[in-house]
Amino acid sequence: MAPAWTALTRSVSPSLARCELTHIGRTPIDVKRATQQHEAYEAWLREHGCTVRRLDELPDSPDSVFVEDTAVIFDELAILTRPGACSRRAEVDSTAAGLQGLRALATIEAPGTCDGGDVLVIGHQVFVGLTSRTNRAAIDQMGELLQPHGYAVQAVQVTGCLHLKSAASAIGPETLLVAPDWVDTAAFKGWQCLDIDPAEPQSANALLLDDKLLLPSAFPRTAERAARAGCDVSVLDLSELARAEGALTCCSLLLRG
Ligand code: CIR
Repeated sequence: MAPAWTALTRSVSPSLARCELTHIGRTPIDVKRATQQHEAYEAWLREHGCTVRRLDELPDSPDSVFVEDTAVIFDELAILTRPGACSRRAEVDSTAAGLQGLRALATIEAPGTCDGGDVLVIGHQVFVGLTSRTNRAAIDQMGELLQPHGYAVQAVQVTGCLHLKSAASAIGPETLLVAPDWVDTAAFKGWQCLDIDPAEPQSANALLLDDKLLLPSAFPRTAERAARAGCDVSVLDLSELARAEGALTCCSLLLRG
């Protein structure tokens, strides 16, 4: 049977240590180890039904492994973003090239800025974080692009972390994993919310692939909560990418089909 998903990824840049950092301090990054951890992540995707396609390497773009921020994928189209950090704007063209033939492409235009890490899609509901990276102009553009396809776009204020998906991510068809200190869960009225373990504040970013859930091994308490809630959880060590303020969802763009 053909794999159900295509995952676009990009290798870890040798310049990763010069990454953008907003809410965490700079600590030394072992790029070799980051590369091994990223390869294990790609292997997990393959084991769970993805065809992994690597985008072109961008050695001079420190954050280019975090491909999620450069596009938002829907079944009907892909929206290329205009990343909030100027240092990351050059990444978008190569993502566009990788998406050719896979999706119709639309773009966020200036003055809009948006990182894909701020866009949480669950069914036909699209939550978009208002953050230092994503502004109202981009959210309005996204609403116009998506409304004809039946998606509802809702802005959500985020404080204290980089992206909306650092504060909330989907762990089931109707369930979100949330860090209530960083996002007001009233925004998710009508959805089930599972709080992270408060001892693991950075644990709200999980990767859901069909009914399989991936969490960083650094967060065993939240993983235990998710397992108790019925999720089929696996864990991976992504310590070096976390030092670059990266999480799990940010290392791939997932396309159904
Ligand atoms: C940045 O600040 O842009 C990168 N160092 C981390 C981006 C992580 N992206 C994500 O969680 N979607």
